[in-house]
Amino acid sequence: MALSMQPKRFTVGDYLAERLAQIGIRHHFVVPGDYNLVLLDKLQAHPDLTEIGCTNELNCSMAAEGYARANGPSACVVTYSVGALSAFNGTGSAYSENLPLILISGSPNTNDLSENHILHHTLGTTDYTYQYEMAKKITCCAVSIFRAEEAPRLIDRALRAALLARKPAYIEVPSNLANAACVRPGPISAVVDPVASDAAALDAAGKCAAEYLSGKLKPIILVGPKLRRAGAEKELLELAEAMGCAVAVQPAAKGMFPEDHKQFVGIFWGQVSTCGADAIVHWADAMICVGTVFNDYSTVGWTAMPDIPLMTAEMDHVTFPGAHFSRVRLSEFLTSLSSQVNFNDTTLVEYGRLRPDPVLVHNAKSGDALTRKEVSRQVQGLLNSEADRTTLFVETGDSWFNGIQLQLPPGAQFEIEMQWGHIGWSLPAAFGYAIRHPERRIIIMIGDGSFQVTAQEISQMVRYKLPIIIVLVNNRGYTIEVEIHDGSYNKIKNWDYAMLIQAFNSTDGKAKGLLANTAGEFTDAVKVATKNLEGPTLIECTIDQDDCSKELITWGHFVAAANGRPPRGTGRGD
Ligand code: DPX
Ligand code: MG
Repeated sequence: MALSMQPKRFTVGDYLAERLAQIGIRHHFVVPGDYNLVLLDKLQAHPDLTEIGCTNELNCSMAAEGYARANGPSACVVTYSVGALSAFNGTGSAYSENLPLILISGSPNTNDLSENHILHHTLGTTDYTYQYEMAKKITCCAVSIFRAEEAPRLIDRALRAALLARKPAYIEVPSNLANAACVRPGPISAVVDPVASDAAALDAAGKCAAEYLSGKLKPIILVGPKLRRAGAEKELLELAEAMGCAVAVQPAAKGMFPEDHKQFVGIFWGQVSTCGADAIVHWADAMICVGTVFNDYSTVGWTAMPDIPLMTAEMDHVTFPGAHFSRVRLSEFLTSLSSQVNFNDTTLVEYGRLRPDPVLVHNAKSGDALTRKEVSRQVQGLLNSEADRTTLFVETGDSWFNGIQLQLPPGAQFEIEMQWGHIGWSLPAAFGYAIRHPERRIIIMIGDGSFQVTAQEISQMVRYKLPIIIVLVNNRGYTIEVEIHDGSYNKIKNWDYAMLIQAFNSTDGKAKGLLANTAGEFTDAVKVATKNLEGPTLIECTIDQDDCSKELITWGHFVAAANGRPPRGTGRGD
């Protein structure tokens, strides 16, 4: 646009709005408050941004976290302290799950600082730096704008850091600066263009990989959750096919390598692996780990940490036993490796011998009391029916184990929040994801305890007419905790979950709430859910409190043992 044609006044709020739109954000998630109202007006005025209101800031941050899974960058806009401190939780999730969520908070008027005023929504002291200081710990870049002139530089810095690191960033905008005059943004390439690999490091890492693999007879690939965040799924597939070896996947990376691919050998997490993946992982003598996360959960309380020397390719570096290469982009490294590796399908051939036979699935009779296995069997049918447009969200609890056991048909997507593990994440996260992908059929598997944490966000699914199917497994409490370490604290107040949906509908909603006590009732409810396209459908599935997966019990046993390790000496002689 010629300078003369541009509207006269451009503000800090406009600058931020323009940059958010330029990095690919189409929807921003908000809860209003008097510190951010002018800023919200500015964001609202941008033609490429649509405001999505949320019921509270925890849910708002989790909705933005889910939107980031679907879109890449996302934005959560909240008010000072009372809002932002709740939104820190979803921001922590985005940090641990490697998602570039931009947390934007309104803040006190810049004049109040020098005037030593005590302000509402704050700690009641005159220190107004605490929120920014806290945000620094849970983001890759936190900026607090104190002068309008600084806004372009600070906003660009925060956005670029988030996009490069795939981590959240924090931008604090004082209430009197959103409308302050500001220059217009320069080319967006300065913010979004990636840093290319260092040519020498890339070359050296490739040579080191050849050395690592030489003399190894049984290589295997292990895929981890950072693969998708690095945007390198296609390159990994090419490498796998060039090698022809077995490919195992970590639980948090389910779906990042196609499960119908002949080289897929299951989900590896020690004794609770699917399809016998643990046997072939332990048989291998070389392991290419791509975007992996070895934590106490994925290693089943440290019982399943691979014990051979590993080659580890991360988002921006590669590590070998005895060597490290920085500034090597994952996609570029995988592509260079594909052109060098030898075909060696030893692990895949052996897996053919080790592979467990398919389990005979028992169909319950229509009048049989509903069980966990029957819920899973029918959810598998639902997944298969329109796989290429289905995304399955699985919540912390036994839903993790049940979801991970399901077979992902071609095109089906899978979302899990295994590093942060916040119960209740799946409702707002699926809402955020659905805002970006309304064309997909979204299924949530969630337990009753998790549901009670964030249930309000269902009213947003009603408001935006999103046909999300919520399979709520009511086992009357925190069963995962019951099996790990029981106590009265694992009991919760039962709700009439199906009835709750009517309250969210009020007079205008089209959501449906259904109760399934038997296999046949669940079948009927699933049919209703697939036909209800004007809002969410919640199916409450009643099962026995101890009806849980054997994987949960085994995993819970070892994780509890790891949690309960006695303290080691402090090194001070005591
Ligand atoms: C807790 C967990 O009902 O699932 O299948 O019955 O276990 P299951 P529910 O949703 O219960 C979940 C419950 C209390 N974890 O068993 S996994 C601790 C926890 C957490 N996140 C937050 N608070 C506590 N993971 C926010
Ligand atoms: Mg439960």
